[in-house]
Amino acid sequence: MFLHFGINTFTDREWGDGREDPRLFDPAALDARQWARVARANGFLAMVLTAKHHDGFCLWPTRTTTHSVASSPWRDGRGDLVREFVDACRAENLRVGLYCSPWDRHEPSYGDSQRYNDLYCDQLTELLTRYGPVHEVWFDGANGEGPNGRRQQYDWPRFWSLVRRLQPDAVMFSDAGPDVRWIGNEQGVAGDPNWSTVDPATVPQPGMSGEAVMRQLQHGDATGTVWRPGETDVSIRPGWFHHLAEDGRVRSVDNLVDLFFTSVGRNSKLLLNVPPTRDGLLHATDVARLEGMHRLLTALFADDLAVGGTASFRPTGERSAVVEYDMGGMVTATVADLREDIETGQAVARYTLEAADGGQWRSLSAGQTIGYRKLDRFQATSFRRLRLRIEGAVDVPGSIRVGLYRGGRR
Ligand code: FUL
Repeated sequence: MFLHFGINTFTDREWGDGREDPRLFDPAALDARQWARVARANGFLAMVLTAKHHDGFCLWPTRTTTHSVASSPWRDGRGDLVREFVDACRAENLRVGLYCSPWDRHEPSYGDSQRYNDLYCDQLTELLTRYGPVHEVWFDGANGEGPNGRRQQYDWPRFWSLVRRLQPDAVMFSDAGPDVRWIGNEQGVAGDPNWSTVDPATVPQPGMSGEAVMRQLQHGDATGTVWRPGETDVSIRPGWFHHLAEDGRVRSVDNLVDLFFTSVGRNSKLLLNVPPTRDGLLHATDVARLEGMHRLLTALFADDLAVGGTASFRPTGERSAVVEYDMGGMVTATVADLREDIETGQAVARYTLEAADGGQWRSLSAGQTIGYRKLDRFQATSFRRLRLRIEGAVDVPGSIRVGLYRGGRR
């Protein structure tokens, strides 16, 4: 779960300009445990908080600037939201992620590249040394002008090696990874095909544009030399921050389930943004939609019809194979859940899934990549035998795990 929260929550904006009065920040009922409980109860595994957004307002009492919670009335200026967030994650057994925007529209040194890079590294150091283990560091690609109209040259290699040194187990997200890549849009739709491998030279740093860059982010690269799986970030509302005017425009349960299929179901991770309100709580409508999504997905994946079946794997060439499954009896399914064993890499480049009830083979679905997870939906079909024809691969294909589900709507 992604949480956009900060001074914008109080000014009703998406991008603050850095001139906001810190005294506006006063979430009266803030309870990070509520965020974490909702996340945990609805199947999320991690939370990522905007510790600093483009406006430069820091949610922790930093030594690098007074533009922070320390200058706000919240908790009498003695609060530390990053601390409360991390504690809440730990209490609910969620992984911790932090977003610290490189673009800073408040900081006067922004654009004085060496000085600002030093300050930004100091901010990262505070975030990565004060709060225990951090699992994901989220680098945003937006890079505009600072308060003096100047542009900044970021020292990405320095930022990345600092994170690696301070939190060796954390993954770093950005357009250019180095560990996890942006999927190339904010609509919740990963590319199809979607390779977890990339050609690192195509997107060497965050914030680049152009057709080749976007293609690489969306699809990865079948011949890529670096493993950099995609993460799909998308908001449950039109904006990233909470706006009262958007309370009636929260995504529906069906729409959220579709997002699951177009992200997780396409070999990507889903990072769903649920922005706390001015009170500092997740909104009741958003919570209800998350519960609906969770209920539907739990029901959908409750009963794997392929359990108990037997599989046989037969190579048909160097880069092709047929996997046949006998369900042991008739099953009726609408969803196939395909999984490659990615510990040995990602190989499948083209496949067809077919079913038979004794007679002719009929096609259920066809696709390109599988990766750690591929979800295919099809018309309700009854069959006893299933076969996956791997028609193309970039390496010798290994065995594929298949799950089958009946689905149906609520
Ligand atoms: C973008 C930012 O400009 C948005 O405000 C938001 O934080 C989104 C996740 O990333 O680049």
